[in-house]
Amino acid sequence: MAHPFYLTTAIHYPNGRPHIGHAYETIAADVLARFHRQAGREVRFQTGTDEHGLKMAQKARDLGVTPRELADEMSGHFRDLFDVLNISHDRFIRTSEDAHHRASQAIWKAMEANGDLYLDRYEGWYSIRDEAYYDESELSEGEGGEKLSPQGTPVEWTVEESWFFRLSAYQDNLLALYRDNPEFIRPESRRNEVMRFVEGGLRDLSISRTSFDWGVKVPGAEDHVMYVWVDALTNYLTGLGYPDETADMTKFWPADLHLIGKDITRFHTVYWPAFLMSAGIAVPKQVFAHGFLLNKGQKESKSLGNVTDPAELAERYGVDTLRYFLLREFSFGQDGSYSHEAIVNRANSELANSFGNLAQRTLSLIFKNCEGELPPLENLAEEDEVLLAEIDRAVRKELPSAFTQLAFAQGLEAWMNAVFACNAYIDSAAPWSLKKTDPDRMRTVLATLYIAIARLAVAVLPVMPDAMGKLLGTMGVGEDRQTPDACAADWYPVLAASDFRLEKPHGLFPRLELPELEGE
Ligand code: ME8
Repeated sequence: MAHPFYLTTAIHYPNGRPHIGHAYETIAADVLARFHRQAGREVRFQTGTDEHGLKMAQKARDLGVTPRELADEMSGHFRDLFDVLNISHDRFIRTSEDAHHRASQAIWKAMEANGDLYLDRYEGWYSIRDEAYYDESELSEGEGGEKLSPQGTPVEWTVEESWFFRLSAYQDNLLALYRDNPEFIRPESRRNEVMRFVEGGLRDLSISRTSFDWGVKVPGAEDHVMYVWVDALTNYLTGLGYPDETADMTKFWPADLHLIGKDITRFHTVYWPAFLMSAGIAVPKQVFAHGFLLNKGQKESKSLGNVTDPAELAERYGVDTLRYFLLREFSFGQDGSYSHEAIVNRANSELANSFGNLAQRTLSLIFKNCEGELPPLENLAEEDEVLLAEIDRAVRKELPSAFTQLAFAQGLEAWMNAVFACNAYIDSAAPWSLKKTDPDRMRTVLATLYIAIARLAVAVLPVMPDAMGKLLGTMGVGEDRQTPDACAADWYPVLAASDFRLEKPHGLFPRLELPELEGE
């Protein structure tokens, strides 16, 4: 039995509605979860909302509601979006849950018992938007002379009594972790960045606040709430039942993969493993930081107000098309810029004109010229064997090895090349002209294509679960056959010999038009 796989996204700040970055990260995680499930692994996939902290408290005050009311409403929007996007998470966690408070207090006590926490006074530059303190040396100056964090957000000089975590004591252990586990931080560029940062020396971390009370109370010091990142990171344990020694903890911890955006790499690769080492808990196996999605070259963020509603994009273009686009268009790990033109072009050229058209032409010919009866796979010519070998390579080697490495665009490129090969094959074999001249050859060509299409559909089922699920249903490929191995050639003769009959096929991907956008 393949070993279990525990995968998490970052938990999202519900201080506003979800934006395209949230959709991007969660879709990528979902594709990976479905991909590993398809490969027979027992997957636990967790996402959720990060509800504490000053940013939430301030936003609620601005709106005249309580932080909990704000969190309840906005968290609901994230859940709704994930339903729309067909996200198959096993657990949606909210950090305001009692179970999460309990887990956060437990890890706190474990760090305290290890002698790593102490009370002191904190003075420093704090960014509310980032929920982080910065060193003077990390700051830059804005246009009006104001000080800005490395993320370009405003910082304020803040003084408070605070609990500290002895992060400085973990420098050597962290460097050893990175050295001994080169896959712990990916991609490589982020690993180098983090290593340089830690080599530069670590300062102890302020991990409690007294200026507001929307958070997890510090055990034994109830006028303090935990720094939001201490509780936020702990969500990955809460979901498995920590601090109880549950079967889920045994099975799924340490996590196989924390999938996050590049702006929160330091929290996940420096603070989080240090907290875990201090608490005597194993560290996750990998943190992968993806790039940022830009709207025509500009960062989308709630604070900047240039936010596209991902649910609207999904409704306009189709959920599967959006999922495909996001993974196909950008190199995962690097930033990417998207536009309506890019979505429409990609969808039309690859999904409608290439794969959709291939499936429609083949299935229509079988429906019309063979009365829906699947033709036997016999008398294969060399070009048939060559095509089937190319499909086999794409769906059993190239795509899976790329997806295992989170190189989604590369995997989908291999898939698209196999689709192009089918289109070149159908154009050259021209089965539509063989009905009268060589019906046996027509049947062999259609059988070859039927197998190729089914196997191509199975390969991208994790990316486009709805469209490919429907296509495979139409084609009589049952769920037990919907894995790259189970859908290798031997299923076809069985299906062709059964009383299965193909119904009239319907187009998979309509051709998209560019919308007329206001203000353009
Ligand atoms: O950072 N493109 O929450 P968040 C791609 N609560 N990804 C983006 C993005 C963009 N334009 N904007 C944001 C938080 N993201 C914390 C996480 S985890 C214990 C706590 C990514 O709502 C971002 O990098 O600001 C992060 O991984 C996720 O979306 C949630 O961002």
